[in-house]
Order: sequence, then C-alpha cells, then structure tokens
Amino acid sequence: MLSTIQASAATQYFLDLEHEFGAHNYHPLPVVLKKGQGVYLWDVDDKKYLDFLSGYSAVNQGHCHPSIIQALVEQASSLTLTSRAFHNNLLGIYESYITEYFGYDKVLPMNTGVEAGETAIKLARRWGYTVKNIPENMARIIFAEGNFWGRTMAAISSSTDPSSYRQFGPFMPGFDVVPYNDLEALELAFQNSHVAAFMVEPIQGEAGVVIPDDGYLSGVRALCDQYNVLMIADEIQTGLARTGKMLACDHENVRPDILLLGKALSGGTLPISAVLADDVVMLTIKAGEHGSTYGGNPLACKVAMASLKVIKDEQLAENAANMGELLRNELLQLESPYISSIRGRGLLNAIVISHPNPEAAWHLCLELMQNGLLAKPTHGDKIRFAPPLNITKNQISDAVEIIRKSLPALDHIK
Ligand code: IF1
Repeated sequence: MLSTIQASAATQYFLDLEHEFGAHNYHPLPVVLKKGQGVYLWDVDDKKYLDFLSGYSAVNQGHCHPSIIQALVEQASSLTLTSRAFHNNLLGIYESYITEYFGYDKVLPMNTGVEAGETAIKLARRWGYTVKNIPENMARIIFAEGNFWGRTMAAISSSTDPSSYRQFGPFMPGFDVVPYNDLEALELAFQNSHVAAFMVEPIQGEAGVVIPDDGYLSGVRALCDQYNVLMIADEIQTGLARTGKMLACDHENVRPDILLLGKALSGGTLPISAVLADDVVMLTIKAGEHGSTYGGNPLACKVAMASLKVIKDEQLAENAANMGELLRNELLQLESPYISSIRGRGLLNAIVISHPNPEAAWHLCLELMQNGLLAKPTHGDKIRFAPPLNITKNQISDAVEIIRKSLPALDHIK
C-alpha cells in the first residue's frame, strides 16, 4: 500500500533536479520515463508500464511509431524550417493532403493546440465583422461551462475552472459561457445578433470525459445554421480517431465551420496544430495578419502527413471503438465499490472514484503505477483511461488485471 512513494535513487535524482531548477507548475506522478514504444513506457530503472494517458491523446499512434519517426528523421536531415517568408517544397503538399483528408477548402497551420484555438477566435471575430456585419469590437464568442482549450490569456478568459483563471486577470472581453449539453441555453445566447461563434469540445476531456446527450452536436449545428453563428469544434483531444471515429463530430455526422486539430497530429513527436475552414471564413484573414515562426514548417508538414497516414492505414478509429468497448465492459465486470461510474467513447474513457478520502484517485494512480500502469486523475475523483489507439485485446486485459489488483489498496486509506 502506497501512501508515500519511496522513489529509487535514480528516480529521486531526476525529481530533485526538476524541483531545484524547474518551475513548479505541475504535480506529476513520481515516475521518470526514458523510453517509449507502442503502448509501453520504461522508467530510468527499466521498469515497464502500460501508458493509459498517451500524452493526453497526443500519442494515439503509439510511442515512437516507426513510420512517423522515419519521416521525422529523414526530414530533419534535409530541411526543418524556412519561416513563411519563403516557400518550401512540403507546405503545399501537406495543405492539399490535410484539406482533402478532412474535406475543407483550406488549412491554417499552427503549433500548439491553444494557438489553434486563438486562431479560430481571430477567424471568427474577423468573419463576424466582415461577413456577418457585427459592429467592430462587438463580436461575442460563446463557450461551454467546463471547457478546456489551453493556458493562454484568451483560453483562461473563457474558463469556468478557478484553477485555470484565478489571479490571472484582467481577462479577454467578448466571451460568454453557457452550460454544456444544453441547447435551450445555447439558443438563448444566440438571440444576441453580435454572436460570431460557439466553440465547443464534442466530448469534454479535462472536465473528466463528459459526453453530451445524443443529438447535442447536431442540435448545435442546426442552431448555428439558424442564427448564422460559426460552429468551432475543438477536436484537439477528441479528434484523430480517439473516440472511435476519425472525428468525434462524426458520431453525429456534424461538420463544424472551423475544425481544430493538434496533439496526435504529430504522433507525439513535436507540437503541430491545424485550423481547417472553408474559404468564406479562412480568406477573411489577409497576408501579414496572422501566423507564427514555426507554423507550417517542413518538418511538421512531413511528420503530420505520416501521422495522419498511420491513423488510416492501421484503422485506429475502428480499433479504438472496439478496444474501448472491451475496456469499459471489463471494467464494469470488476464490480468495484470504488468505481461509481465508467464512461467514455472509443479510447477516451474515465472512471469516477467513490471513496471518503478526496485523494483516493491519486492514491489509486500511485498503486497503478507500482503495478505497471500509468494514468492520472483529473478534477479530483476522475481517472482518465486513454491508451494509444493501437492497443490490443491482450494489452487491454493486462491493464484491467492491473486495475483489478490495485483497487483493494483503497481499503487501506482513511
Ligand atoms: C496541460 C489538460 C488535457 C485540450 C483541448 C486544446 C488544448 C488542450 C481539448 C490545448 C490541451 C492538454 C494541456 C496539458 C494537459 C492536457 C489536458 F489536462 F490540461 F486539460 F488533455 F485534458 N483543446 N490539453 O485538451 O492544446 O496548447 O496544450 O497543445 O496544460 O497540462 P496545447
């Protein structure tokens, strides 16, 4: 039973370095990793783990996927960055590939997911002023309660989580928040003719894998059409096969006006994000009005194409759907008194821990770590189970066996 972890000397060495010289803006599990391959990670003592976090869904293709690494290494040896001051021989190829892949007129390449969110807000405001004729500086963007799309000032200005925004004010104006999964509240907000867009995660990841009612996404789509509001789908965590379809919006055949991708767009190798939209939205931003040093760099273009190709070639969406079903069924069969709910779609899953001790989920994650599975709590009592999408039946069974073996540890915390 682990109330305190006794880290090995090798592990403690790295923990101490980080404590001494790094910002204390995270509270990681006390494990120091040095190698990843497929669904497995190894720590500095060569202990092997099943990865059930996947870099927060950035490693959908599995750690160090050979064809993604090959693309990375090959391109890294010839040309990594030209800046957008000049053209290069990969950007256009990539732009054609990804717009065809998702069915949009154009893509605006960025780096991190939050930059994609910021870009979408700028596109929506610009479209609002130049196409919907909203008076200058009056555009409103609507977000859902419980949203999470990053750590920038705009992202935390839309947040309803005090741990994201507390003592970071003043905040970005022009943002409103409505309850998630509530079409009535959304329609009420759309009565304001200054609303330019509604930005929403098809499933809320950080909030603890919150899945809206069937029909919510198509209801959002219909209301956006009715009130001439852009639908921005933040698929940075739910996209790229994670929920058992290429996009989570595909579960309801909904096509957002602006699609945000990130994380697994690079297979967990480097930050690559993308904003996809049709010309009527994308061409409202003119030359010199938006961009970034690394956005669309040739290394990212090559890696992103390899990462997208793996998702299709290895049918990761189908595997995520099947393995997710298996995982939830096997977790259900544990019939643990400590698991009050099991929810998810594809391989984006979470269990809710029910225990008098508010730290129970953390303690369980420490026990899971000792038994060879890495996962981390979100928002206190929820534990996300999101392994790489190429996980096999046997690996799912191994994981559930580790979870079964670890749960009794909760008998011993007060
Ligand atoms: C951290 C959370 C997940 C995201 C969605 C945009 C972004 C994220 C739906 C921004 C990023 C990351 C951020 C990372 C941990 C992780 C996370 F726990 F923070 F909330 F996945 F749930 N949209 N999520 O989930 O993308 O700029 O990070 O590339 O901040 O610790 P980014």
